[in-house]
Amino acid sequence: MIFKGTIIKGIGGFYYVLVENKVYECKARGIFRKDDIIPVIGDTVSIEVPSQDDVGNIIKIYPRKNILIRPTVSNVDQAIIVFSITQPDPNSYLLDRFLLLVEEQKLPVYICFNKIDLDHQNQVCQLKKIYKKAGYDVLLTSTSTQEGIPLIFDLLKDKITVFAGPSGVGKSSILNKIEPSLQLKTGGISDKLKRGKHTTRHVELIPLKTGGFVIDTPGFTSLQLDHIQLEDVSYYYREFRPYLSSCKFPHCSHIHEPQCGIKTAVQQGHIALQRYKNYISIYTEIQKQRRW
Ligand SMILES: Nc1nc2c(ncn2[C@@H]2O[C@H](COP(=O)(O)OP(=O)(O)OP(=O)(O)O)[C@@H](O)[C@H]2O)c(=O)[nH]1
Ligand SMILES: [Mg+2]
Ligand SMILES: [Zn+2]
Repeated sequence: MIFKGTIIKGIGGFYYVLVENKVYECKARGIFRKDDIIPVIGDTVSIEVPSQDDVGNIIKIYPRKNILIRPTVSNVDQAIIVFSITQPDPNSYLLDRFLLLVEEQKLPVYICFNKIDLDHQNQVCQLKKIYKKAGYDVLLTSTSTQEGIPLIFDLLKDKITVFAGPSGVGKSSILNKIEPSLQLKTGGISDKLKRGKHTTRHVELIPLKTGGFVIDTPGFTSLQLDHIQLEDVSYYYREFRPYLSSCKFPHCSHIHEPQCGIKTAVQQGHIALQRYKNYISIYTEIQKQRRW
């Protein structure tokens, strides 16, 4: 029998393919190797299964809508980047780097600030302002008070959504609120470092009862940007785009050049200074890597 399904998990050379409500353990015979494609989580595939069996073979991989690296997953519809208001504190530099990668992948994205129950000084207000102004949808959540959780629930329906963000910000906790039967492992954060301890370790597509899948990724502490082209950085900064044509010099880095549309927009308050400062750091970092 031949079925069409989705690869939800891969362990030790086996791929687990979900077809309706049943999971088949599959191998990918040598056939793909000559074409240099390796099945990845998220792929839509055809599998061949001997009757009455729950093991099979992947015989076809359907064209991918996209493919993400780290984690390697295909056909992702959207990303939710989670940071917490405290424990660990939000790191705007890391957030901006992540946004750059998401823009490069042309992935729709939401920024979620979690643990707002701990936000006694209302710090989230400033963050929300910066990122809304930059053109992003900002969600505020708390798994303690449930605030914002129903909104995320609605966003996930029938989509493949990747949850990403540093360790300990509450990605798994949010998913457990959305679907308590998931019972994803969540971790305390280490008191000494006020940092997460990497509770989630492997990557899989988790089917939701409402339709759609979520990918709960392990937290990251840094992100590689070495494949990003220097010229593209300013374009991946969404809010820079309307001002790029106002620069006098065609290959303006928006750092040293006079008559720069971006610098003017920063001075006039159209672009947040914090975003611009992080831009300079990211640009300089990629420039340095390139020299080597
Ligand atoms: N006060 C408060 N604590 C929260 C909230 N959400 C999660 N936490 C706590 O934060 C800690 C880390 O949560 P996790 O869900 O394991 O974090 P994670 O992002 O999945 O971390 P990794 O799997 O390591 O990447 C746990 O102790 C949670 O109970 C929240 O909204 N408010
Ligand atoms: Mg987790
Ligand atoms: Zn410029």
